[in-house]
Amino acid sequence: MSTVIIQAEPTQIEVELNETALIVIDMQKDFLQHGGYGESLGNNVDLLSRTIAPLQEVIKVIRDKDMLVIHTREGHLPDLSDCPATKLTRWPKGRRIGEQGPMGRILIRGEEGHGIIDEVAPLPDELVIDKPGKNAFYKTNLEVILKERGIVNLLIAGVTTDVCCSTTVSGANDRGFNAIVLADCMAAYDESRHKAALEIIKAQGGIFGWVTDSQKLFHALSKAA
Ligand code: TIU
Repeated sequence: MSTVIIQAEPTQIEVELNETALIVIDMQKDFLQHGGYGESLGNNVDLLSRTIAPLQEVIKVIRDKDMLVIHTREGHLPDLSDCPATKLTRWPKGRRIGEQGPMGRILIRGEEGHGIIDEVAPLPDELVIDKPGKNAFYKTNLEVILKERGIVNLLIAGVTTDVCCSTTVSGANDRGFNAIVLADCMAAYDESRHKAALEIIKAQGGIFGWVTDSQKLFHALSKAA
């Protein structure tokens, strides 16, 4: 057993490392690189790249502590049977999920764009959760996996802050997990939405969870027994 205190907003939080996992949300080429889903939605994907270096450090430190690392990927089956029509048709033809792009069919499992970027690639023995929605708990076995392993606290990183990260934070909170967001390892396609999403998570005494950063996490972990 090793308990540490992480400085965070709105309060510090004490966590037992054996009960704590890192969830890396959707660090996929489709969101971070040109020619994928993020860009097809009209976004500047370069705004997400600042997450890569701090997240690499966090993943390394968490692996060194033998803590659980879980990666997620948003995407759909090749026949699109798991993609609601509303998600398919909301954008003009030529920019839709399942259409051909420079990295293969957009947001389709198995295509190049659906893959996690090399810089934060999962190790062969790490869990990768494929999810059809934004919230990583929606139509996945993430909750079962976490509860089977006795996980109570989730360190959450990845992209994007206001979409898949914040919905996963909300989903975690409803299921009885403490969601602790690593702000410098998370980004949105708009800085004001990034800040607003973090503000909502930590408001009202931490209504959805806690906001911290990689440096505060490293400081806490350096005090671990
Ligand atoms: N992973 C994730 O956040 N999916 C999105 O669609 N994000 C957007 O910001 N569009």
